[in-house]
Amino acid sequence: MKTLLITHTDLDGVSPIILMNLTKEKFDYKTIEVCEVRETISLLLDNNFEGYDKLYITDLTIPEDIYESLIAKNIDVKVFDHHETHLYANKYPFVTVKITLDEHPTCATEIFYEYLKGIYPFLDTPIIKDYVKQVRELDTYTFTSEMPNSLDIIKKLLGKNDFVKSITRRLKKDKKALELTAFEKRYIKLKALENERYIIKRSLNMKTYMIQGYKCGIVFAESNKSALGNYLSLKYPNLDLIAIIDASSSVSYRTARDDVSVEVFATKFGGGGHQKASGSNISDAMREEIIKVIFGEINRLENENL
Ligand SMILES: [Mn+2]
Repeated sequence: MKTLLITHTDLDGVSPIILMNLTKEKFDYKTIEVCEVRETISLLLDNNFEGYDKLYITDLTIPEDIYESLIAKNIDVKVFDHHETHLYANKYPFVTVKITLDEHPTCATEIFYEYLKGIYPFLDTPIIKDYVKQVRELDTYTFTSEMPNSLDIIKKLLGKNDFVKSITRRLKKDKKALELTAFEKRYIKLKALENERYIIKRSLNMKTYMIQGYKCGIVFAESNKSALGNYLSLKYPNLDLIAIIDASSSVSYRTARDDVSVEVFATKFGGGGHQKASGSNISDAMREEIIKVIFGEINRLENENL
């Protein structure tokens, strides 16, 4: 039996890896971006699933035609997600997409945890339960403490693989909640100050535009995108939404308003996500347009000229 977990790169994406580690089940994992779902699964299908006979997919939305090819291949696959644009997939018996759980907004890690506890009741410990709650708070912007953001900072500090190892080790302990080291606490304090400076600096460059009937605040940023979007949408409640452009990867959309859906807005630009937090892709072709705007006429060099 060979199991593969395909999941997203953020905290809600890597935490299913940690949960799988705790089950002691043997598995491999791949973390991918939302825009890589089609390519990754198509490649697996072409290569007969690289010998895997069980597949878990978490925190990622899968297009309908990819589902059809998965079904045709008859592989044991289970999908757990919480994105609104993915709700349609609940028609498949092996898919669980939920937006809320026990009357709170939920996340992929929590839905996967509920599933795994059914198979491995020993995962029902106070410390694991607490960790899942922190991940959910970060992923759904429903904070009750500093811990969710602290975990995200530590994840960036350690990098994905070391973070997974470190948290797995800590969650095996018989404690009520996850504990941070003295070094981590100090690092988080300094990092929080640095992030605050970054957010203020970026927000000073916000420009406002009317786009498709929406009053938009536009900023450019490469990090702290959620925090920046949150900060600006609370500061300017008359704006419908904030778009954060990260030219090297994607556009993030945030709103603090209940009467606006950035998911609807993002869909107009080929993206998707949630009502208050969404995103859309920036393609290589769009990046080339940016280069043209800056440099005028350009000629693409093929690789053999390098
Ligand atoms: Mn998520």
